[in-house]
Amino acid sequence: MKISVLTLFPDFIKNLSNFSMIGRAIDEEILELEVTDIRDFAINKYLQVDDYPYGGGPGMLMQVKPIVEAIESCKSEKSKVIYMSPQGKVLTQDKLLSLSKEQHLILVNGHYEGIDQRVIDNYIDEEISIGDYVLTGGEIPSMVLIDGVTRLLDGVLAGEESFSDESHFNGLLEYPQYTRPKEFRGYTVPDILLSGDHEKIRKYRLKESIKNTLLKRPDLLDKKILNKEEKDILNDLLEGGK
Ligand code: 4HQ
Repeated sequence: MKISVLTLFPDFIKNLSNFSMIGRAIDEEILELEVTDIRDFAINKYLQVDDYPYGGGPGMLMQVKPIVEAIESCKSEKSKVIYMSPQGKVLTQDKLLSLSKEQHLILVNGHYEGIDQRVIDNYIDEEISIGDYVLTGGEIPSMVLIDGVTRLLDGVLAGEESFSDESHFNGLLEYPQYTRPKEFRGYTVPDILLSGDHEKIRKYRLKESIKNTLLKRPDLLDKKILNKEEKDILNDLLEGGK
């Protein structure tokens, strides 16, 4: 997959290629990351890319021409052009999965108070938000999207890790996990995990997963379609409060 990022802060984005799994995905040519400096398409020799909003109001807006020309410099028929913005649909794991199947994403990063609406109306396929809060620019949201998409690309995760995405724990919060030592300052690991009984461990983890979801994110249970085993566990928890 190719991802092009259009930004006024190219060095900030380029740093991603030194980062863990993303770096490896780039080295292994699973991911191609292209970074375009919107300022290369500035309107004058002062490298201006912003201007005052028509009608007045606070702050500056990014101008239409530099962004549109930056989009055109990297766009093909296969590109999907995304604007990172609090006005978009909030990013979810399902959305990351469908984005991970695209050939080419172009991520437009706004700064200042935002961008000229004519860019959004005529050159953007989709607006995506990473959550209901306001940041200073689209760079960090783009990084969030790139990170989440990269771990879903074929060959990036080891088999077992990627399996857990599609397993029955999907749509639920994770179960608690432990590693050595067995005891730390008197804090111990649940016995069952040391029992070696794989079926018991699977059941225990599923129950913890459902318990966690019920306590911390009950809204996720409304969306999740539960199988019989999961329904029984949920009913037990609701009745017994165990
Ligand atoms: N911004 N999810 C303002 C965000 C944001 C978000 C990006 C701030 C665009 C101009 N982007 N600029 N939340 O807060 O994606």
